[in-house]
Amino acid sequence: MGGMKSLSPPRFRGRLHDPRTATALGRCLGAAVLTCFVTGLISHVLQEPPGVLADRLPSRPVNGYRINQGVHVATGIAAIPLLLAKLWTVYPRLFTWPAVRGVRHALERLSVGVLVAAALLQLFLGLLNIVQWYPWPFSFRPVHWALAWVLAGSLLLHLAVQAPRIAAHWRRRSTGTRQLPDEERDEPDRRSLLLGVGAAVGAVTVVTVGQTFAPLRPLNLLGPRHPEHGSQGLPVNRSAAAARVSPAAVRDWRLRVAGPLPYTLTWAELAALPQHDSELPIACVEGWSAMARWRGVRMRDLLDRAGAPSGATVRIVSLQRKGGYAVSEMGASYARDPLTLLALRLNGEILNADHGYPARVIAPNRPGVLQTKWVTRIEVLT
Ligand SMILES: Nc1nc2c(c(=O)[nH]1)N[C@H]1C(S)=C(S)[C@@H](COP(=O)(O)O)O[C@H]1N2
Ligand SMILES: [Mo]
Repeated sequence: MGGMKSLSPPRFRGRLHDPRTATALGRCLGAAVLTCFVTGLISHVLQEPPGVLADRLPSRPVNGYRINQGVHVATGIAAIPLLLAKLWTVYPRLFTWPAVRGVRHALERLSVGVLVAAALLQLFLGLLNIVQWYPWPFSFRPVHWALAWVLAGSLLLHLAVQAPRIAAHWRRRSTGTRQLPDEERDEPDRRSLLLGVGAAVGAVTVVTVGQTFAPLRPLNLLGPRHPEHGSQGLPVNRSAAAARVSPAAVRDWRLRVAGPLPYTLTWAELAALPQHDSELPIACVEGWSAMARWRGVRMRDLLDRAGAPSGATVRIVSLQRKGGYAVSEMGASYARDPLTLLALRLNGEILNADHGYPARVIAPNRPGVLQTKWVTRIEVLT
């Protein structure tokens, strides 16, 4: 590059910045992003079902949400090193000169800018959410949801614009491009880079996925939650104190069931009803999950006693006053499932305050955020 003016853009000739490397990384990144996107859609529907689906969501497999969310968080984490490597591979194109060659070129560059910004922001927000750190003034889910669509749209556009290149470099032997004489010799560079990125992906996965995947639990070094740490063998996402559930409110507690035949029960009366056991996971949106043994009264028994129609949706109200999870709704498919309980016991003990004493909801194939704790009222909606 001797003789060039100091201001001229840098030139990159290495094979690590060429289209074949970009395509190879893009394929892996694409697979991670697609998996993350699809599992994100499923997660969204399970947490906030659109009206027509509200009473029809499947309550099986019991671990469905757990696996889906585990994969969502794991692929999101894996996408971070892949995205950084991909950006590093293509960053020389930032210095394309002239910077803009016309309207079409300007739009192309703009769309890549949107894609990169959306991708970085999406993964960063997701990562902060996993560690339960919300330093921003907006609520996480609507923004994460909207960004997912911005990302999907700009990614499709990017793939369309780059389609000829991707096709040409899809396989190891690039076609239709000038073959540099030193191609063979440089090939190991690329292989080293891809191996290094692969190792990074493996490493971040292995040290985090143990928060939901039991066999890798001992290696869970960076996963924010350890599924066995917590009282009664289960992590606590929000304690009774944090939710401002006061001992006085618990002392005066009654379960009220509002329906065609409304009734009120004390804890002792509830405990005297037929009790059932369910082995079900708590699977948090943040990606940790743990199996537990629950014991309590079947939701459907409580609803039958209130004279609820079999297709009724129910609203579950907590002693907790404020916060997004103080109230939840449960569609008929969950409410009628024999495994769905108003649980009084966890792993053989009476629920402690932090796990939702006097009573909490536990249902199969549901996000943790809907497993409402400190339940004090069940309303039959028709
Ligand atoms: N009332 C109420 N219920 C709640 C919550 C809450 O904040 N308030 N947190 C939910 C979330 S996000 C999760 S993951 C589970 C965790 O249950 P655990 O603390 O018993 O493990 O409880 C759910 N139930
Ligand atoms: Mo959660």
